[in-house]
Amino acid sequence: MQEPERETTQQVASKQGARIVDARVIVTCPGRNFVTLKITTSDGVYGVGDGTLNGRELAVSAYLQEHVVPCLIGRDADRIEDTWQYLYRGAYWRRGPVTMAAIAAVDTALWDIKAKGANMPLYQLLGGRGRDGVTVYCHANGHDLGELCESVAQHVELGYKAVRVQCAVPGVADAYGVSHGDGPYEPADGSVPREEVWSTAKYLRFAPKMMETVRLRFGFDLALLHDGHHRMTPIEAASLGKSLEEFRLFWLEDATPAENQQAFRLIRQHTTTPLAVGEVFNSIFDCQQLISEQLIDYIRATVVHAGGITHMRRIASFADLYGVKTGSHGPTDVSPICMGAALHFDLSVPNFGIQEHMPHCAETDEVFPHAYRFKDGLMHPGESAGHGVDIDEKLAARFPYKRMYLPVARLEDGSMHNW
Ligand code: EZ4
Ligand code: CO
Repeated sequence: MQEPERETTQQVASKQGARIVDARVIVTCPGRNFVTLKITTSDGVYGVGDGTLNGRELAVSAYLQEHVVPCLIGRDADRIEDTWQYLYRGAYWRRGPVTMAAIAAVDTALWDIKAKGANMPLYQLLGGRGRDGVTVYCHANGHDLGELCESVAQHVELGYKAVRVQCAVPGVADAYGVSHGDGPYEPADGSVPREEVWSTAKYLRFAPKMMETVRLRFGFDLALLHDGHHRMTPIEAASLGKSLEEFRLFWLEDATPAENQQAFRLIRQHTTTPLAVGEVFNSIFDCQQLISEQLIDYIRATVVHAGGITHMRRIASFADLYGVKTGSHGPTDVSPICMGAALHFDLSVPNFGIQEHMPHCAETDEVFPHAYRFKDGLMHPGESAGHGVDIDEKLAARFPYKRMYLPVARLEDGSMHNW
């Protein structure tokens, strides 16, 4: 039998795509800090990826600039999976938020380039539209229940079909998710970390009253979500889940920290309130047990923090085997680039659940011109080739980096707690 002929090096080379000729990190602060990677190919096509890690932005910027960019120059821009594996396996040091945000920035930029090369919106490359649009939830909050209900009403008026509700807790100095001044809520708000004081006991007494008030006013057709923001122990979370059951939440988010994935077994044994977790996850291994044991209902990993489109597809496919849906993180600290990429992912992935949407300020929207839009409770990534989000570099240069931190939380006796 004749051996199949091996291809010559020249034949393989002729199948190669355009080379990466330039990769640049852009840090800008149009209202808040963002890290962007811009990759340009020998064909003159460029793509952009988000690498923003709230409060730790320059760590990702340095990781990219010093350790990733030199390896990208000369690489075949078409080989997205190979580049992902090269940066993940090849670095020896795997996982972690800094590494995975850096990989995400490269991955997102390369998918942008590939989709532009194909002259298609990214969702077409990912298998095409799986739904008409992307259902998003917004944030309503208030310093008291009256203000909260007003905020919910305003968002319903805007067309949102799903609303996250957060409220100041009587007797607690600082609750998560409530704005400190008159402006919209922004998590990173201090040039040093602001210290908050927290009481879980007071919160647990108040939370059912909060949900009851909102249900009484808005009925049961509106999807309601709530974020516990890692403040409870597993048994406290179990008790909250039980006390909220009658209010039929869409989900209870981050009920307890999840480094120990088994912790969710205890919550699950006690309550049918749907559970969502994972906005701080950066790898499929962070949710392997949570998913395979069906301890959660929604996985909140997002493009920028979990290794880009490539790794998010892997997480979603794995979750689909166990009936777990996606529910990607989408606060202001993911840039419009991540938001755009996430919407293409959301539109195409079979087990999509919901997408968080926290609108960016006007300056951010100007620095990152984008094709996505919101209409009647749904978001649409738009039909531009690529992921549909760009960066105006000249404008970006007018907003230099400003050191900003998320707050930290202490219990009433001064103990450090989870923020
Ligand atoms: O606190 O993105 O669900 N959304 C959240 C966010 C996070 C910030 C942290 O960077 O919990 O507001
Ligand atoms: Co959250």
